Amino acid sequence: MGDMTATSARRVLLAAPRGYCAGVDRAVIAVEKALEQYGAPIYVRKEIVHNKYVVQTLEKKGAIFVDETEEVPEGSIVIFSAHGVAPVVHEEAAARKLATIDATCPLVTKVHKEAVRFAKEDYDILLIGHEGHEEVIGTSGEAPEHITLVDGPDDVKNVEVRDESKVVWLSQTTLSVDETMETVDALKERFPQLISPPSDDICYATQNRQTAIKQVAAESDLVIVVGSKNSSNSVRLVEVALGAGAKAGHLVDYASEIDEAWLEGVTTVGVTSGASVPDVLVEGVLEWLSERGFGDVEVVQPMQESLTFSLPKELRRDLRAEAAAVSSGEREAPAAAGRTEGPQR
Ligand code: 2E7
Ligand code: F3S
Repeated sequence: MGDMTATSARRVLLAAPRGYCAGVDRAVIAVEKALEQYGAPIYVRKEIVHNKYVVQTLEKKGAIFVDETEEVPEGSIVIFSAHGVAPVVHEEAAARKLATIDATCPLVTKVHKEAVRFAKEDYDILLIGHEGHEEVIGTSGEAPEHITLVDGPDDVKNVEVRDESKVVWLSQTTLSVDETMETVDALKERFPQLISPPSDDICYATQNRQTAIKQVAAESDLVIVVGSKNSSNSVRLVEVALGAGAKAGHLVDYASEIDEAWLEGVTTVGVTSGASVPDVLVEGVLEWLSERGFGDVEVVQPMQESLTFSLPKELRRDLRAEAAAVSSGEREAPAAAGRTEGPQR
């Protein structure tokens, strides 16, 4: 009888929005379309997005991931990842006569532009972000002499500026909203004249996924976040879940990484996924849970998302030319490849 009650009380709270954001969708489609349009191999500098499954799937389709442009054969096509690149990377690619497709998320480009503008006005820019992350390296590269990295509230004491009356903060797009506010408060204590970015640098997708998982976590014994270990926004979702009351939280790439022991004494499991995670991986986790008595799934969705971005302009130009050639009968249509994304509930 006790067992029956426990079984019927078992449930999954599925956070929404979760998974692919507009910038990831655009970047992944850009690689797929480039493969269709130009044929393999297509080189991609760094992981197009920080997800193992996405990278492996694109590799199977003919994408070659490299760390630096110097690894790309002269004259080839290279795609820059969604996290953005420093201007010097564009210069290196031009020097090697590479054809480039820039899949930098437009919301990262916005932060790059803010950095350039404040540097021109001779501000000291305090960039809140995680040291070594590709996005931070790219943004810092826009104005290296003006930008100082601030890696969380504990790093504030180390910051030095030239002129306390001319300081602005900017941030990485995928940070914890709450921790960033702590860092900003600490910075304002030290530099009362600090000014804020003209609009949010932490992007809508990061904010929405954190808001949704907070709601879920408050009622969950265990939260499972689907995402790769190097995915900043996915790692933040585990931290946010624990901060919001989840008794335990884990990050997994695949359902096979879930440990049965995590379910001991658990009745409510919260599930979400990072912005670089295709929903097919979440479906795998839900199936795994269902096989263990957690088949009752309730979606918790505090807000809707509808933003989409058009493909990188270099690709759009060539796709338009191709479509015109096909419709005039000059060329046959290229074969379409399958999508690296599953349906979302
Ligand atoms: C680009 C940017 O690829 P991700 O896991 O990246 P993070 O930055 O979270 O490690 O997620 C999508 C994404 C997020 N931000 C892509 Cl700038
Ligand atoms: Fe862009 Fe935010 Fe996604 S910066 S790539 S929309 S997580």
